[in-house]
Amino acid sequence: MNMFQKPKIAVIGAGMIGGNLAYMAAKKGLGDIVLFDIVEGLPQGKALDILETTPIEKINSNLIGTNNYEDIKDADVIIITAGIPRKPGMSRDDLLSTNAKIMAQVAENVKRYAPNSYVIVISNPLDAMVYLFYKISGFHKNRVMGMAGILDASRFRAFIALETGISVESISAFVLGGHGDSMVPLPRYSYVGGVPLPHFPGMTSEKIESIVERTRKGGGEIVALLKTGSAFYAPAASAMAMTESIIRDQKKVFPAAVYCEGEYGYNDLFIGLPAVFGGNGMEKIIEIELEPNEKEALDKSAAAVESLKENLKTLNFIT
Ligand code: A3D
Repeated sequence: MNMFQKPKIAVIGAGMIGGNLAYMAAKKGLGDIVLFDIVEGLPQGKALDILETTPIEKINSNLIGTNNYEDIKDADVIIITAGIPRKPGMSRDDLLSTNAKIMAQVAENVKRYAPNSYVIVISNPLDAMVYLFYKISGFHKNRVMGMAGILDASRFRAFIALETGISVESISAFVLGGHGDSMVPLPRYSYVGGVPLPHFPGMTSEKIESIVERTRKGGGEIVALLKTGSAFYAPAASAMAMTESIIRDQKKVFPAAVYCEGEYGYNDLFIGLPAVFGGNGMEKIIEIELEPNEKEALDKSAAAVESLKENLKTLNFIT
């Protein structure tokens, strides 16, 4: 990108999350947007529809929809949403073999056409899909990250706000671990108006436990309501916040699936940890003190992610 060019954002998969991502990126004026899908007409139709909002929204972004990978050439940020979503009764892990085939194809093309991009993976099962992308692409660990923790933390914040009646803006929350039912919401590091959640007036341990449980099952709650697919607005908003922090070098801290080389005692594993996102992508993992029960929960979550990694090996996607 030279100093007069807008950043180029490519969204792979023009479904529910992909379409919303393209619209959000355009509304924020983050750059020019390429929407890719294998279904003919779908990305072109959505891109054109969003383009037709730009005069009203006063946006100077260009948008194209395409079925041709060449159009993602030299993208600065790539967001991968390609894959099938859950239906009621399915776990995220049930998507592994179908979505791994799709991810393998996407990774080869991103490597070929946009070798210097920063890549945010959304497809499920998240921690395994981002690991597969990392292995196939060979990209440096700061260029590859998975969106999940920011969404789980946002759900946690929304539920705390519903319980306390306090503005979501005064609430921060912390969720670690894999993006599955073993994720680890941390009440001790979650705050309402600067007060740690367990010390907030009226916040009993029963209430905290029920908010934590609702957070863990937050994705499933929406799948059960929608019946035909999974959540898309909040996942798109979450990936957009990561994209903006990278493009505008904001250096925000989000929990996200990041590659571990010894951090928290994990190696060769993507798992949800707090990290800094800026102009150099995933710039730094932040290591915090965990209590023994918290570390134990994180280890359990890491073991669940490890077993998905093993499944990828058994299915011959990686060696
Ligand atoms: P959906 O609306 O079905 O969109 C997926 C799109 O991927 C469709 O338009 C497909 O045509 C397209 N696609 C399929 N195969 C390919 C391919 N080979 N190359 C390019 N595109 C392809 O799903 P969605 O947008 O609701 O969800 C997308 C993914 O995100 C799913 O795997 C979900 O499980 C996952 N998801 C993750 C989170 C996280 O927090 C990590 C949250 C919600 C959904």
